[in-house]
Amino acid sequence: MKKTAPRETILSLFHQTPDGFVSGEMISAELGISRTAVWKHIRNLRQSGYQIKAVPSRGYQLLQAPDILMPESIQADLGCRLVGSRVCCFDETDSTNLQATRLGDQGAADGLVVIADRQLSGKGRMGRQWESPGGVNLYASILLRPPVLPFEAPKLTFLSAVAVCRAIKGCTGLQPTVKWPNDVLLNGAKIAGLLNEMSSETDQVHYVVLGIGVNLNMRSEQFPEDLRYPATSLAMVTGRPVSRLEFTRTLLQQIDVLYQIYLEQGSTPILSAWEDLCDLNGKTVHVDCSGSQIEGTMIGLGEDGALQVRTATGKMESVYAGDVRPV
Ligand code: BT5
Repeated sequence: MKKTAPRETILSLFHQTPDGFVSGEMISAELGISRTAVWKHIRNLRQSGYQIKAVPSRGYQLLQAPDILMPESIQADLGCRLVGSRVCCFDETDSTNLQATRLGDQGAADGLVVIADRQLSGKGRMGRQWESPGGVNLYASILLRPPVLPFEAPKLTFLSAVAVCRAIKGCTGLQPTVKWPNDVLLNGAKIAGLLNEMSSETDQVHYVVLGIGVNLNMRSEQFPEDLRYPATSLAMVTGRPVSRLEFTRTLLQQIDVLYQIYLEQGSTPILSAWEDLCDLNGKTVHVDCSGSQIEGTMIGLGEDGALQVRTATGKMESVYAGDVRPV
């Protein structure tokens, strides 16, 4: 059984008590440590930014937690059926997708979520880099084991995109749009990027990793100047900070709901929810397919998730990989 760190145990006790009070006795009994040791743990939590009040004869009360992403605060009353069954949080990692892949290879269960405060080698598509400064954004990877054939799995990127849009709407009231294949835009600028990776054999998916990067509190000076597409963050648009914890929990709940729909009804409702969020349908787009260029009217998604573009000659092109821009 996984041994829980004292700090995690104390925080989960705070989350479990209805009135928010936890007595020193309760903590010392739970952890099998002295009252002095309990006091030291409380002091360390305060130093990490937790506001904890001590009330004589009642105990400790957690008034406010810093916006740090930790498994207990993410999982408390999350209400998901599958997503977040296990949550691993890192202060720093190479890439949450790489971490999730390592854990997937070791047999990690369906629904695992890997989160990092900062990524040292955040990955975009085709070897590109994802800017991942610490303390401001969400970098998450969700490991799923869908019972589908490998050609079906890439469509789960659309599920991530719809979930991110719903989480943004839920937390801010703002309505984002999606851009094929893996972008979420707010006011036309990229606010989130998605990287879906999988481990499979010819006729079996071992697991899929849904990599999701959302710019929450990133400041304009933290973006490099040479981005391929204009970028933004929720805080830049709203002018106020966004709770990473609240956003993360909302996103995981949305993914859980959409994944149940996907398992029960297949990808059609997911693709159609994605199309509803795409404001380029019917508009002229330019697609760069690693070298070859296509220009035409965007018609929507094929059943297989390919982008359908009607060119000036009336020919319908199905695009499976590339970068789309409005013309
Ligand atoms: C993506 O690639 O948009 C996929 C990004 C996925 C990131 C998540 S974070 C959690 C998980 N773990 C990982 O290691 N990755 C996933 P692509 O469409 O190739 O876009 C990459 C391009 O977006 C870069 O070449 C930059 O031009 C631009 N870019 C980089 N960082 C950005 C950021 N934070 N916000 C907006 N644009 C960015």
